[in-house]
Amino acid sequence: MAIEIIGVPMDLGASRRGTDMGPSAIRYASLSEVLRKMELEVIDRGNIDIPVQESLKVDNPSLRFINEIIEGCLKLGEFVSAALDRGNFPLVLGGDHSIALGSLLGASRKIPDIGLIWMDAHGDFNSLETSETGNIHGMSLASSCGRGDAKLVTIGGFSPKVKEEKTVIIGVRDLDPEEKIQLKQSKVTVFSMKDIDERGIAQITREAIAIAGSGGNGIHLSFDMDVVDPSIASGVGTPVTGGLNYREAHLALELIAEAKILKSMEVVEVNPILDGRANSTAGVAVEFIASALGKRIFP
Ligand code: 6HN
Ligand code: MN
Ligand code: MN
Ligand code: MN
Repeated sequence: MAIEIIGVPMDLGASRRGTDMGPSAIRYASLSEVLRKMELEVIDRGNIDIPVQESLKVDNPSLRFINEIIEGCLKLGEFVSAALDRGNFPLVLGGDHSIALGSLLGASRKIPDIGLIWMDAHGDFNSLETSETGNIHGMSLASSCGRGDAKLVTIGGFSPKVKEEKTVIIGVRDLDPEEKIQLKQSKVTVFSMKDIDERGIAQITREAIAIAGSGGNGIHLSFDMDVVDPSIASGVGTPVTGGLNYREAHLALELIAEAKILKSMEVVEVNPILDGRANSTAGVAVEFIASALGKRIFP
């Protein structure tokens, strides 16, 4: 099994420009070298072709750039499915979180009943009706669960991509008012920062693994870099204070690796132009990827 790196220079789903540079920033932070040192085989498939924002005009302010995002996610879905067909592990580098629509399309088409762990400061559970921004990166989880705009929901010709019963959010601390109501009415399991403060990240992660991993088909991990505290990862478009600390994030990923249930992964929302320290957020992202893929401190 090889790790197949797939870059998605997508910033059409977010307000602040710069996540289109995420894949370059993560590669520049020595991703392949770090994984090869772990004796993993690495194949870099390059980047998916995504249009430059300045070359487009917004034709639907409540679903900004929906057609271009769908087109990019259909392409991404093909790359993810092809990697799984080859028996490989798709590692998707974002890009804003709208690309989860493509990763989950590609993964769930090949792995029916796949579970999902979504690590994020946000719920990304908005729909056209509840969104205050029209940004599709705030809608990608709801759409993947079958809620919201029909074009987003049925991308790839089927819905849902994941069952709410097998979907777990970890680290959330910023929900829009209507989004909160939608999430509460859903069957998604939500572990907020309060739950983590109260019960500890190890216990929460174990419960998440049990829920998302039930049935034994494996899980997709969607890791939004803003789940960690901005003091560790300042280079993200929508930072929220009070996030996971450095070791909490690593421990969650180490436990997921130990469970041996991971089938595919994406790391999203790295925005190097907002980084407080030169490319340090991408550097931390590479360390997190290594933990998720089995790097151990000891033995
Ligand atoms: N993300 N709730 C806000 C919105 O625009 O819907 C923020 C979404 C953030 C999305 O970080 O992937
Ligand atoms: Mn997100
Ligand atoms: Mn987020
Ligand atoms: Mn918000």
